[in-house]
Amino acid sequence: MSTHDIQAYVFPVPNGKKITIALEELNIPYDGHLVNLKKGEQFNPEFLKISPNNKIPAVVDLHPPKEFGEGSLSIFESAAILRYLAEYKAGPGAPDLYPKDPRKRIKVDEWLSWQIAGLGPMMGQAIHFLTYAPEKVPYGIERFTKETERLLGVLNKRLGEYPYVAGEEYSIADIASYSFVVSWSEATKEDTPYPNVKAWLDRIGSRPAVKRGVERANALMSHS
Ligand SMILES: N[C@@H](CCC(=O)N[C@@H](CS)C(=O)NCC(=O)O)C(=O)O
Repeated sequence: MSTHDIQAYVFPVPNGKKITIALEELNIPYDGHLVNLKKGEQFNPEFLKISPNNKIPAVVDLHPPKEFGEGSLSIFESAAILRYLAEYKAGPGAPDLYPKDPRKRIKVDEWLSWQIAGLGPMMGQAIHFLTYAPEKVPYGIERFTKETERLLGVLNKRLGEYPYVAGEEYSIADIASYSFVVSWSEATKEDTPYPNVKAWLDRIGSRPAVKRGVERANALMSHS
C-alpha cells in the first residue's frame, strides 16, 4: 500500500543506499520497497516498467510538481533520481544538496558523473573479481583494483582541497560516493590509506540522516 508520494525501489547495496540516504537528508517521507536482487526481482515485468535496465534504484513520484504535467512519474538511474529529489522534493528544513548557483551546480554534476561513470562501475568490477568471481582471475583483480585505487587517489586529492566532494558544501555528490567508498573498505577489509578520504568518510558517516538512510535500506532486507 502506498502512503507517501515517493515510492523508492532499492536493495541494500551502495546504489540503493544512496537513495535512502538522500531521502532522509532531504526530509522526504517515502515508502521503501525491496527489489531483491538475490531473487532476480529486478527482472519482474512490473519493475521493468519503471526501470527498463533491470537495475535498482528506481523511484516513483505519485504526485510530481505541476511542471511535470498529469500523472505519476517514474525515474531510474541514481543520478537522475538524486537530482530530481534535491531539486523538486526537498522537505522543510532540508539542506540544499543541489545548488542553483550555476558554478556550484556544475561541480556537483561533474562529481556525480564521476561517481556514476567511474568510481561505481570500476569499484563494482573490482569487488566482483575480488569477492564473487567463481574463479580467481589475477588480470581482472589487478586491472579493476588498480583503477579503483587511482580513483580513490583522485578523491583524496580533491578532499585535500575542499571539505566536500563538490566544494565547500555537502551535496548529492557526497552521498553518491559515500556508500561506495564505505563498501570498498568492507570488501578489502582495510581502512582506506587515504587520510582525506578517511576524514570525509567519518564526517559523512556521522550524520544522523546518513545513519538512518543506511539503516532503512538494511531493514528492508532484514524484514523481507
Ligand atoms: N548506473 C546505475 C547503476 C545501477 C546498478 O548497477 N544497480 C545494480 C545494483 S548496484 C543492480 O541493480 N544490478 C542488478 C542487475 O544488474 O541485474 C545507477 O547509478 O543507478
